[in-house]
Amino acid sequence: MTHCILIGAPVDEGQKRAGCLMGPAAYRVAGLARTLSELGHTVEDRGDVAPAAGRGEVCDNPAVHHLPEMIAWTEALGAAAKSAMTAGMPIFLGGDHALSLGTVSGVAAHAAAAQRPLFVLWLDAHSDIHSLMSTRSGNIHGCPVGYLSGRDGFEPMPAFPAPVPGAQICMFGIRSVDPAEHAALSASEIEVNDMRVLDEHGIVAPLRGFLDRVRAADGLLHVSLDVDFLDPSIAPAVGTTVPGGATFREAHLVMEMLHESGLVTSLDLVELNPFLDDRGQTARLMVDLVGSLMGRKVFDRPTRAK
Ligand code: HAR
Ligand code: MN
Ligand code: MN
Ligand code: MN
Repeated sequence: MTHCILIGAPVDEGQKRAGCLMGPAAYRVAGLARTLSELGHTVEDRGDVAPAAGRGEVCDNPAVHHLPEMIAWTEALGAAAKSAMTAGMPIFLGGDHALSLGTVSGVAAHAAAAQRPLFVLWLDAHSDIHSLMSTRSGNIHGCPVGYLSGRDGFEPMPAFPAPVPGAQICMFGIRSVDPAEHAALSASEIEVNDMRVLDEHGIVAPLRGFLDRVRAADGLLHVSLDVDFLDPSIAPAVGTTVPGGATFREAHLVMEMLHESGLVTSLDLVELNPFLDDRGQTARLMVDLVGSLMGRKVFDRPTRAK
């Protein structure tokens, strides 16, 4: 049994297509709390985080927008994440992916205090490893991994801390990488499992390899689940659909393996744009995936190999 702490993060400023701010409400409507309590967990909904007003920070890339707002979100979500980690397992209801700047740094602060390494599993079509200077869209949701991993060649941005070494980050589902991101990924120690890896090897062996590393290091594990990890045919409610994503069963299998590992200590649900959804199907799929992550099984065979 886990104490699940729901934290709404209605961040919409990391990209330009309005709607992600409705994500937390959509997860609540889709029955996230009920799903968790039916699995035997306790649930505490801390409501939505509200950031302070932005302070007018600027950067040299004129494309970048909403930087002061994202700095304020990072501070507020970092504090919420750190405090929730002492009480249970935070589940952050996004909000676009820029929110991970805050959630991961708060979780990392907790891990540092506990003297345990933090690992991050990034489930996404995109690598999100831009800097404020390399991004051409100016959308900060394309930058969180860049800052969290302390990518080289950045203007220092103390408001976006770099708490997770690249060697402790693993990506699955990748199929849209800009040239500047490609260079950054190549120079990093991040483990990149693009869709080609999943096509060739399936998801089980590479994921097991990563989970074994987390376990061997006695690490904490933060999972950041972007809706566009999933194929758009099953998850249309996202502003940046990319064909060729994870199937329904691949996604559930990832979640089932994560449950069996017992390693996951925090979770982001990001990029859901309910305005683009088809009768709630994407919100419901995301809730069902959380159900699998938290122990729902089709058939509970006690002897199934771990
Ligand atoms: N790489 C592109 C950019 O920087 C697209 C980023 C899209 N990111 C997300 N989150 N949707 O993964 O604009
Ligand atoms: Mn705006
Ligand atoms: Mn993303
Ligand atoms: Mn994405």
